[in-house]
Amino acid sequence: MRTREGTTPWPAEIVERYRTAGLWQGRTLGDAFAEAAHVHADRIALVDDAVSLTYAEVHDRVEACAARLIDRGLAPDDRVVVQLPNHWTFVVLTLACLRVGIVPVMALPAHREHELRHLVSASEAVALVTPDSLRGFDHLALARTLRASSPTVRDLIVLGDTTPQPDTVSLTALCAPSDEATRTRRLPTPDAADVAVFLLSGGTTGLPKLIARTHDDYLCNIVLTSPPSAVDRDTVYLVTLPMGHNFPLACPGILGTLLAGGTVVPLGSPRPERAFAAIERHGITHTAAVPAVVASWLDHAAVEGFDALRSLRVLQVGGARLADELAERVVRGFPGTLQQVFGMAEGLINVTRLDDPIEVVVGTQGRPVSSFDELRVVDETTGLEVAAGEPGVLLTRGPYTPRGYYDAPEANARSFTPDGFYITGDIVRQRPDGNLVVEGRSKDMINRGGENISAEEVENLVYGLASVRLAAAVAMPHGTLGETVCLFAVLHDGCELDLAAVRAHFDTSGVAAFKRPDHLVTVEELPLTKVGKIDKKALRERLADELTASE
Ligand code: J2J
Repeated sequence: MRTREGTTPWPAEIVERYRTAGLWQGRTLGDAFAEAAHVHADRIALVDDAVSLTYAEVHDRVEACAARLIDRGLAPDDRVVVQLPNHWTFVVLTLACLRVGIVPVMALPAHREHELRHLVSASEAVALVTPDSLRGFDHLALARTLRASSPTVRDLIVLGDTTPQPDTVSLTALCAPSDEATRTRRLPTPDAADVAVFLLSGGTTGLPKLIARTHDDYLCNIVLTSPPSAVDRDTVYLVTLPMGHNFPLACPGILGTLLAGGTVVPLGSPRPERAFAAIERHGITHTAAVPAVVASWLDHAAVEGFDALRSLRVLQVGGARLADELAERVVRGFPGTLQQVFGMAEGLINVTRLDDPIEVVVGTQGRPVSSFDELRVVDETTGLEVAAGEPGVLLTRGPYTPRGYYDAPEANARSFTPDGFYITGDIVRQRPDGNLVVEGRSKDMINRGGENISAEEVENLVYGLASVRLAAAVAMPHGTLGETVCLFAVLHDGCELDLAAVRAHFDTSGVAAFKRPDHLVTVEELPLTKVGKIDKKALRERLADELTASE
């Protein structure tokens, strides 16, 4: 299937409006990067411990990598599942794909067989890009297993120092400087309306859904998010969040920095010792973090001081609600300005502005980056708009918010209104000044330190345990992570179960480790709603009561 066929197009008259307004430029991300590379040729684009590459050098490697991919038989519109740690090759490979219209599917390093198998089949990927091993996990062995059982996967592209294998392609070799063969290769160019990249949804009902972002809409996303963060040619952007996530990738993140002429610094871990050292060493001006990471940086700074961070101008925080108290500590201690970011891979990005009053920066999650973003706050049950300032479910559509998930009619019927609004599932309140305050979620999700976990997916996995009769996963409040996964389980007569066994079962099921329950409560029965569904609200209240009682 042509990738575009699985997408829900914006209506023609709306496309016209976005084009006329200059929001959709009819330019590909590859062209936009080539232009930046031309303008900023001698400036440093990409630095880590191993490399320091100018724009001209990155551009050369991108063109060469694109040529090598085409030479290997990959074609425009082919999908490639990319699962890489934060490393310079991610940038070169991604730009090479964008250059020729090969579509990267942005998997996360934490994904395991369960998720990757789904991504490969949902995208009909022809190649997998993985490290050979990472943090003790043999990614290459898993990639081989996936290829053996997939009708579409041909190539395994591997990042690693081990000697080349006969059945794999070396990512570092693909990303090497140009040579005679690559320089003479003519490269195809995609259309700006084509799908540029697949992002992943947090997933409310089970596995992540694919979000097709076009060149037009993703460039619009980048162009709109860059000025509010003051990203320019002097920006030095540190990436500690997984590079394939929308936040560090394009809000404005890696791509925003590279279109502005700044420098991107990938780092493999957000641990405070490493992040602080990198910030000091590279003179980092911008970075993005989730609240749990910010909390660990604050704790570290309480001992070490904030001195190492003196180059920091903008600290973006998002992915989960930043508690007011943490926000205040950031504002008090961190050099530079805090920017709250309430965004989603599905599109809409809200940010506080750098010159907002402290009260807005600390107490809100910001406002949309475009006046073309349409927002509605509706009552959860009636679907009607609530009175101004009242909390309700946020619905949105706009120039960088696609009208549906990829090839997923059932999910689309649930998650989009007939007139094309994405139903975010976030409960928000919009203040008279336009800023949003995120108050909770109507979707059955657990946000564990910025990782969105579907309660239903956890429950389905738990049902794989023979001892479990009924299961319900709910969010349990947690000081630094915001929420953790609490599992309520009713067992079959005479059976026993402990948390270690549940977690071991998750490990052997091959799911990402962050989805493992943190707590297990075995109960005789679960409370039910009037229609006979498990009453999660009652379970959450019970957890809240127990937490209060234990304080
Ligand atoms: C509360 N909840 C938030 C916030 C996201 C920038 C920033 C984040 C993401 C992201 C992103 C929140 N306060 N500040 O893509 O470009 C929760 C909401 C939202 C969901 C989206 C970006 N910021 N959230 O987190 O697609 O529930 O994107 O709907 O991973 O995270 O998750 P995701």
